[in-house]
Amino acid sequence: MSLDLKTDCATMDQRAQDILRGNDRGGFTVPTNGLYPYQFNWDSVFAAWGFARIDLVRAWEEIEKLFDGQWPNGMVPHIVFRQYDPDYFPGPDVWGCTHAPVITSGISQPPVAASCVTRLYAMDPELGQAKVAVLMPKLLRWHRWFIEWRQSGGAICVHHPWESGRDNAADWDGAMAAITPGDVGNYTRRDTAHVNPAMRPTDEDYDRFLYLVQRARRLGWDEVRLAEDAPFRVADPGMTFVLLRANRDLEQLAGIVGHPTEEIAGWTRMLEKGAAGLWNADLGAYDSRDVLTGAFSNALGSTSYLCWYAGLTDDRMVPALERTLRDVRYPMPSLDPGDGRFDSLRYWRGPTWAPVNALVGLGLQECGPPGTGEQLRKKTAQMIASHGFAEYFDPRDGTSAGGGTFTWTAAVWLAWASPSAREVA
Ligand code: 9WN
Repeated sequence: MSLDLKTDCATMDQRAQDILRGNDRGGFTVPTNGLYPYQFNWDSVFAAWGFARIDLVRAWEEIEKLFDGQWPNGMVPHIVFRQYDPDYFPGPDVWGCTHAPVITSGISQPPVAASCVTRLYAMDPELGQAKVAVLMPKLLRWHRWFIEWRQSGGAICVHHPWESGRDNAADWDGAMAAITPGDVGNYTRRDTAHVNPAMRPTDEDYDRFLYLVQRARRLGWDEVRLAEDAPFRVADPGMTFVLLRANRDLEQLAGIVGHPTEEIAGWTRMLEKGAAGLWNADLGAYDSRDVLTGAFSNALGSTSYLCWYAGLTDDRMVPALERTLRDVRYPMPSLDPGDGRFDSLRYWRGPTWAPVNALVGLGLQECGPPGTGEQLRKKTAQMIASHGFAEYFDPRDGTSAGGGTFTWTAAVWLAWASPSAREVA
């Protein structure tokens, strides 16, 4: 099915708006009803970007509410719970985090906020000036937290697979296999009550996910103690590229509110160096690296292509990019289909995710090989138009997977993929 620009686009735009409004819980959105009943960090930022197409004030509110969860040490958590909902496991009772005025999880997520704030500001500088003035110190503290607690050799590490936003990616296989979770007690997963278990991480993954949360809780979520004998510490190209880009944008925001830029510029140089260290020559791509063993993951995933988004025009990634855009019907697969671990429907082990496509696409549109960003945008638009606003998609045929009426897919449609999007370069 191909998209009829005149009729289908307006219908799709309307459906996307309805999804954002439907997932609105009063100033913040949930990723989808049921499966994820809380505010999630990077989901919310994508929601803000989508809301900006229809209601800029509401877009700012989404970001402001996310920062309700910021910890005294600067960390902005991956979930803001606010209240208990039995539909999601692990809930606030498992995390045991009361570090902010609202109850949260204890780890972070890809820091896309500063980049979104830059976009919101550009849409209405008069409205944005006061918003940026309030958010600037908060963003700065969050970025500083990454540099202080999640940085190794200039690259950004995750201390839990959930922190990367790519829960069961092949990137973590080696580090996860090295963990012996022991007895994590009895627990009931809720995700598999909502979604086909074949599309979700395995029970072995969940034992380890939980083990890492329980260990951190035992250590009082104290980063100093957590860093000693950390069982899981993997340098992630996704996190590194996203923070590098966010940092460049933060520097711009600092200029807007007259904040000194030296510290931020120093982080940028550090992150550039860290990104360079994630080049895996054998794989011919940026790759994650287990900091504890020094081993690369040998996993070519969609976030490897975020180098352009990070402002690095790296020709070495071009052959993989061209091959993927040519051979995969709905790129960018979260794991290369040529990898033996590729599983077209299992979450981050193959499926295509609209939010990652948007970031990769923006980078390509800005400084990638001519035409590639627009090619990815069109393929993403076709995928969503043909298969709906799903959580993620089979890259081979677009089969929709995971949760439905998904906030970030609707937001990406409105802000970037839709032929009507103002963002299109
Ligand atoms: C755990 C909400 C989140 C996304 C993540 C995605 C998934 C959570 C889960 O859902 O993770 O953080 O329970 O599966 O991997 O990127 O933010 O959509």
